[in-house]
Amino acid sequence: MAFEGLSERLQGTIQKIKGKGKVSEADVKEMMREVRFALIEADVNLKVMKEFIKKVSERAVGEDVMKSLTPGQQVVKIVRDELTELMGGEQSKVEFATKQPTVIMMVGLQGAGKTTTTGKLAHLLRKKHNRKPLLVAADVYRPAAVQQLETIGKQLALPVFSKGTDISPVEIARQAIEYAKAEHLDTVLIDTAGRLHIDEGLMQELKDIRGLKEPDEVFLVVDAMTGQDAVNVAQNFDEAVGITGVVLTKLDGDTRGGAALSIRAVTQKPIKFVGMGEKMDALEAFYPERMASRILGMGDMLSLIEKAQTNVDEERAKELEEKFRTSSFTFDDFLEQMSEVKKMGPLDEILKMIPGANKIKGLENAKVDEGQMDRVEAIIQSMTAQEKVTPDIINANRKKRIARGSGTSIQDVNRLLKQFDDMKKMMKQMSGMNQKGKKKMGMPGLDSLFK
Ligand SMILES: Nc1nc2c(ncn2[C@@H]2O[C@H](COP(=O)(O)OP(=O)(O)O)[C@@H](O)[C@H]2O)c(=O)[nH]1
Ligand SMILES: [Mg+2]
Repeated sequence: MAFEGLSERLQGTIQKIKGKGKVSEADVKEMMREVRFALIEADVNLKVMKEFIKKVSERAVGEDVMKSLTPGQQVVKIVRDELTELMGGEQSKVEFATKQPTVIMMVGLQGAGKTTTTGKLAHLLRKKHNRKPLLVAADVYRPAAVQQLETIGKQLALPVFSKGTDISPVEIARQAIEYAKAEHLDTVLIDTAGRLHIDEGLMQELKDIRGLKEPDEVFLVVDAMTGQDAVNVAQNFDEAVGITGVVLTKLDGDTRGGAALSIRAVTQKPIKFVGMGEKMDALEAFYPERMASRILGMGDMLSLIEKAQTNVDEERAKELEEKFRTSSFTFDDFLEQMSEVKKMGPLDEILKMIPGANKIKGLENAKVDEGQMDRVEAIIQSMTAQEKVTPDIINANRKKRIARGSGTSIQDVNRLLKQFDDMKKMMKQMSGMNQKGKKKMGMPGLDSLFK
């Protein structure tokens, strides 16, 4: 998993300072030394690293931090904020043209993942933005490349514009844009040729395609595993062709994370998407803040609740913890938790923020079915107050009534009851474990819930 090394190191470092009631300049210095090592090891660009350390240090020894009641936590927050800033601050969206079609060019070196990402992106834009994409095979140097895109198109049931390999990429792109207009396809994704290295001829070709109709986006696809090389490639492409954003691929692999942390700072171009696997749905929008939190392991259950209710109700959080422990957790609590979690965004994103969740067997590539969540909600809402507190009384007749009331089936009701029961058992076990000082895990029972 990407960032693992960096994540572990940084978490170790912040753990030390987090609980401190007093933070001295020496503490900050010591911490920064460790952060520096962590960043170097993650292959972060040297200049970027220095700049980052400087910013964090300056803010961390500031008066308001030192004087605050929780200086340790303040410092950790500064690290997270600066990490977020480093990766671009706000999430950056795809620019769609006001005049159809939107043209998106995919550029990059050979093997970076352009063709695959072209398909993934089209799939995502159709699903999340209701776009009607056209895939364009403009890599004419390898017949296999055209075929590869055609296969992807077939797999996704998306139209592919290809003209073989005998005409120029510029001409293909020109015809494709005309075709899209005629067919009312609103998003043209052009898969271009890569080379092993940056070369003049290729850059000229890309510039020519660019010249046809100013593309709304030129996405550079880079392999995150290449680390600092990715940063160089990005700089070169930006100078030669001009890029509007970056897609970092293979972040699911064993990358150290340096590229993700440096590319924005060096090129000033935002990371827009990240590739998390070979499958067509393995492309995600890039959220700097979520990534920073994930790297710092700030995703435990309580901080998730915190995030949902900006004014943390500590009493309530404690109460819930107590309920976990004594197994007096009811369906009402369950519903409350679920709606808190739902407020925070797409569930599969959240799931990934929970440390340990990716280590639970079967959850590595978990996809959360939001429809399933709605069904669960409906079922609970169809229970009586008594049933929510003591689900044991739910007999066959009651199940029938609940299923009818929630528009689900008796099997659905049974499944939820069983999951709830399993979850309670697991919570009890785990709170026992935590008390004995064993390794802390993610949110209990998640795996059974979301499957
Ligand atoms: N694990 C992983 N593999 C990827 C990802 N993106 C692309 N690949 C793989 O990288 C290889 C090269 O991809 P391709 O799209 O053909 O690269 P292109 O030469 O730039 O068009 C293929 O085997 C892809 O399946 C990713 O996000 N994760
Ligand atoms: Mg290709």
